[in-house]
Amino acid sequence: MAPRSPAVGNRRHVTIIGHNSQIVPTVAFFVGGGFTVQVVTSESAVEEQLAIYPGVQVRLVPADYATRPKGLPPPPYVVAVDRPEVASRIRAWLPATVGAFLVTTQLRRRRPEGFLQLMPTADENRRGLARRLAILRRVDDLVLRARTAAAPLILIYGDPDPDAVGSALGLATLWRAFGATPAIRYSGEVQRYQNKLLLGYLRQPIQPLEPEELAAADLVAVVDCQPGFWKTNPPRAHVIIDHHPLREDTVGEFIDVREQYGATCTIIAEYLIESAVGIDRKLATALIYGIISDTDELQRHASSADVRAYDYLLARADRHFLARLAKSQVPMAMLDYIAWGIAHRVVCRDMIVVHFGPVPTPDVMVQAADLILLTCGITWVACAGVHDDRLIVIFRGDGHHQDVGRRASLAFAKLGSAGGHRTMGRAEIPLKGEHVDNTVELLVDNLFKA
Ligand SMILES: [Mn+2]
Repeated sequence: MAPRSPAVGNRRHVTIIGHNSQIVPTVAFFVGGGFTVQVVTSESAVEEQLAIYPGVQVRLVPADYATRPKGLPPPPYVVAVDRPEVASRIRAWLPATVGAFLVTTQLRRRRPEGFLQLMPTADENRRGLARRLAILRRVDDLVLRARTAAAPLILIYGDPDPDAVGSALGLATLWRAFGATPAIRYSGEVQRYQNKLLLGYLRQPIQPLEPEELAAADLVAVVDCQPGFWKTNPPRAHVIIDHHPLREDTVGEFIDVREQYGATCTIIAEYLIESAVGIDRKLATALIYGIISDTDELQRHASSADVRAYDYLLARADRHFLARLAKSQVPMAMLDYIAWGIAHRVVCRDMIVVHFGPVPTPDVMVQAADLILLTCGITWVACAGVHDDRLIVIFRGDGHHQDVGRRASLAFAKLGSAGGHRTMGRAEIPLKGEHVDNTVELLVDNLFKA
């Protein structure tokens, strides 16, 4: 057991050992935070320097800290000496399991072992600050552009997905904070149920683009996409903020494309956080939902920036609405298909196979496979169906027992397109009207031969 002084009780306490130039600022730091401080030092000059701090007890020990003093005050310990051999000697006084921090004045390549770092180093602080200043430079540039624009337009490519909606609303919030009045428009239509739910919740004028609006805009920003995504008539965008791979044909006045980021919402959240523009509950919810849906809850392609933004946004977001979004996965019309699939499952060891026959959409197999993979003892699932004169097989696996993308490829690559990742695979086999009646054999033969 570490020694415990009854005088200290439950109050916050720290013991500082040493005499280097960091000892006075370190004592001041702790006294300022309401800590009780005891100092153990070999230099009587330290005692004089600390006389101005009320309540700091100083104990003198023999030079060079050669022997462990009796009745050492309780942990935690902060050691303030510069010579590594002296630091190691003091460390040997202290129980191996208690926290001991080292504060030194010199930047040494070799740090004595067994010490924790008390503060971020100046180098770490500088790196963090440089990152923040780089973000602020981008924000300044963006704000300047919007201030002089009469009709700014924020454009989403195709169907507005959560990352695009969150990014667009975040950029609009930044611009609005500086007096601009941007419109948010999308070029496709709202399809998925969750996206309808999100737009209904946000109650923002996020609408389909009218052709004349693009012509009238004097500042066009595209978010979560690049102009080259448009198959015809790409918009001439001044601002491009995205996390898809940078296209060769992407040109603009302001381009912030960060491939290593899992979501565009992370880029926008950084702008808002660093510029101190408030993120209200609905915006925090939209931004975090963009990160959640693009990174599959930080499990896919999430960078440390995404994790930082997620951490910042989580406490500010509407957790109940996020839970509702997460639960609203299965369209009502899908239930009968899923019920049929479960009733007609074929179980083969740790695998379930379902062949649906003709289906209205391959989404039937996706939804069924995701659900059936939740079965105890089942590590992979293959759901097949015929759609658009093709046999489509959707694979889902836990990624632990096997690589279903490889399974898909082994079984079907020679017949059509097939592949995927460890946990998700897909095969599409053109039927050309020929095999329609024997797709069950086609499925079983190739699946179990491989
Ligand atoms: Mn995205």
